[in-house]
Amino acid sequence: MEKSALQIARAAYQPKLPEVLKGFVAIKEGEKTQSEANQEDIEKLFPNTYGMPIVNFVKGEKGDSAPVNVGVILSGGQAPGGHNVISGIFDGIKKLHPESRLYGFLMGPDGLIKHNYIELTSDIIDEYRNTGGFDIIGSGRTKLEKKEQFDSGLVILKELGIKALVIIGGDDSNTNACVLAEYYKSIDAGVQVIGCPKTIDGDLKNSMIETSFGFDTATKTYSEVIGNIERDCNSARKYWHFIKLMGRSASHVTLECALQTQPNITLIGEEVEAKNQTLDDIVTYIADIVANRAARGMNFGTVLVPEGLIEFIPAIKKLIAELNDLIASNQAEFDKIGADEKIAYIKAHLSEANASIFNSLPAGVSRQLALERDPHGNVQVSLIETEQLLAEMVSTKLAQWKKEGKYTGKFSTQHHFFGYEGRCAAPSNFDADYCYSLGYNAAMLIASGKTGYMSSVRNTTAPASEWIAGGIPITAMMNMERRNGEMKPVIRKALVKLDGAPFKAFASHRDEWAKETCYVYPGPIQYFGPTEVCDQPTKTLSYEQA
Ligand code: FBP
Repeated sequence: MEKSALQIARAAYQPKLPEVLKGFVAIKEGEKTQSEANQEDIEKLFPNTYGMPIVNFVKGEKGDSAPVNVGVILSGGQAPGGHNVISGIFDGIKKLHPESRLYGFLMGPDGLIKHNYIELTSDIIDEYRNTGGFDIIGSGRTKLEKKEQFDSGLVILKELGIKALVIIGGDDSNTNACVLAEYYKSIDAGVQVIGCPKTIDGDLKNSMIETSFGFDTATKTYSEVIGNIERDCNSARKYWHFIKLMGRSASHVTLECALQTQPNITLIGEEVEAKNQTLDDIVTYIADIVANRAARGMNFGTVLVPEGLIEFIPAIKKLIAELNDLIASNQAEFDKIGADEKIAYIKAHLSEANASIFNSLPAGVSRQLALERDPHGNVQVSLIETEQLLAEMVSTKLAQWKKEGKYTGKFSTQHHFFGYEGRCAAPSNFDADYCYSLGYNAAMLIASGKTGYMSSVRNTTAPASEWIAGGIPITAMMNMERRNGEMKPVIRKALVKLDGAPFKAFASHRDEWAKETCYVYPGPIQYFGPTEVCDQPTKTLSYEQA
């Protein structure tokens, strides 16, 4: 592979490890855990992996480790640092015993089910150290949930002598990792399952998982580009830029980018829901700020929109819930008919209130809500052009206000969607270090015989040497939620907390940012240079841990 000078220099970067993982480790078990909610239900569903203790690593003595064969899967959307998780696992198991082997299953969980894999040797690993992307083995969204899939996976795990499988994924994939761990334990399969917290969306976090990897790099990448747009905007002074940002179920990405770049308007889905806002309320809020700035001679600005906004609007949320149940309970019939027939069927069967919301939406949006679901049942919000929809609706409102003499400005718009641009960026130092540590730590959890645990590296706003390493039982993060018409055990998603420090910091400044032009231009991620430039965690993490 041809490499740039930066890539060559970056390949030599040695990620920082927590001090405790540098030598030999011993394990310290804490209190037994309980699930987030619905304890009885979760305990019944996970009799073999429920209630296990939180574990931390402490300095230990050199022991006699046998070689261990480990499998790894990358699951779901790409996130910067995935390659470093894999290199961390590789180095960790080689440290335990030089004859240990690592196998990568190709293109996500499908690789395990269909027995597609490669052995990850040191030559391959060295090619990918500190690089972005998941291309070392590819990723996929196949939902690993059926006994036949688990049994098929076990055949190849046994054939390769694999004792442990690491699943690198978001909340859905780690939920599946937990179900798999429980199943393998229940049949005494002799295969441990360990999860690693990945997603740029930042919504897989709790008191023990401080952040999901990739969030740091992705938000820094988006903030660089948002800053560039803001500078263009402030130079030409003729456009309103509507920028949609990834993050389908939570608005952490948008909030973090707002804290980094101080745009004029930022919408936070969780606030829209809490305030029970309608689409028209949101449009009026934006139009008011546009009109106020115009009255002061500023016909320009930037608006940040979280990709999942539409799902947070309470009326639309109710509509989606009914749609999900309707589709799930008629799946067989649905699979046989075309898109137009599906829409007609939906219109005929929705409750009156939801039918009227459905019919009021622009055709493109209602179509997306009705038809497309990913394998985990999620609406594919990345395909809904919310930024364009809002810009058009604001324009219509301003035209009306113009007729009424309430507004005299000019409103020209540009639209952007930043998501894929940041998901495979070369990991920041934070993500390079955090991911390598998560992987190395996963190897230590494997050596300690753990299963059904998520690799946990904490105290992450301190220098890496002071990070705490250990494991959290995945069942401790679970609750019961309605999915596709049924109650299911799932990891609870972390949404933006409106009483949390990051949101409060944003809320205390947003009126000033709306009125004046207070843009910050963060510039590109720096890999080499002073630590205050290169090693800073996100503002979200800094506020949360302050
Ligand atoms: P994960 O939750 O799997 O990490 O993926 C998140 C995400 O990046 C969302 O922000 C986005 O809506 C979605 O993936 C896009 O999915 P796809 O890559 O399948 O288009």
